[in-house]
Amino acid sequence: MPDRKYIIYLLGTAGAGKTFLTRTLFDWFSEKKLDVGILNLDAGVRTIPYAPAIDVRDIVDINEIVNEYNLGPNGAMIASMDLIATKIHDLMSEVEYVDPQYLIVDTPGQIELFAYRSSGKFIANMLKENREPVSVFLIDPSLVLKPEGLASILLLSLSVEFQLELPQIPVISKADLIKKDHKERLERWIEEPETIGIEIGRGQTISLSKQLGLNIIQTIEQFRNTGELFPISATTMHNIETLIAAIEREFGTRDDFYE
Ligand SMILES: Nc1nc2c(ncn2[C@@H]2O[C@H](COP(=O)(O)OP(=O)(O)O)[C@@H](O)[C@H]2O)c(=O)[nH]1
Ligand SMILES: [Mg+2]
Repeated sequence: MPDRKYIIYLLGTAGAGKTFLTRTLFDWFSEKKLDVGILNLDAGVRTIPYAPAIDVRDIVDINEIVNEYNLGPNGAMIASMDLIATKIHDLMSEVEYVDPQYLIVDTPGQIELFAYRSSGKFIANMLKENREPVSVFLIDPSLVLKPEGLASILLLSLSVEFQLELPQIPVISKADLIKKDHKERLERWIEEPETIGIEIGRGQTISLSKQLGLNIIQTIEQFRNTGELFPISATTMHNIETLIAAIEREFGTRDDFYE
């Protein structure tokens, strides 16, 4: 179906690997001779390892915002998203002009923009007009060294899915950095999520934390099949094909990719 258009949002905390994965996915689509373009939504980024078809840095100048409103980097980022929201029609015209079949959106790491603030939701909603959307939520492996960390970040990924109302594929990024013994632990948590709750409570004299941990995991399990969580690496290309297959499943485009 040549008329269908798609949008892939890459989301996650700062440093999770969104920008590198954007490039990796772009290269993959390009190699398959698919019509792909990148929208950089991160006004605060200095250098990026790809050539974006559309770049919000052409629309908002973060340094100007810092100087004009006397803000720090985080505040400036929030203000810049508000400003982008007011200029959404300019951005949408640019998207319409470039009009790639697959649009990959690299986003800023201030995840609160997408978990809590209305600007992130508004921008993501407007951009997906006439496009089938999917999001990839990157989980930084350094944040999941402990079971509490994994439970918290899974809750965050649910918050983002809940707030943005976008189908979401959660992945653990930079998998090449995960040490072997931790990898085995992580795999056990993913395959048997009840072990996350049990480990959270281990060694606690007061059982509140354990009870909270178990309840959090139960909630997560209702909405997330943690067994589907998988590690990827943009550096070694580990499981990039698996991620593409998950995206294809969401879009129902397997035949387009492999004909
Ligand atoms: N080892 C390793 N490093 C990665 C990978 N992906 C990104 N990085 C590094 O992690 C840092 C942050 O990556 P970046 O894509 O800019 O993260 P972003 O803030 O989410 O956009 C950079 O120094 C990258 O070189 C990966 O798959 N493996
Ligand atoms: Mg980035």
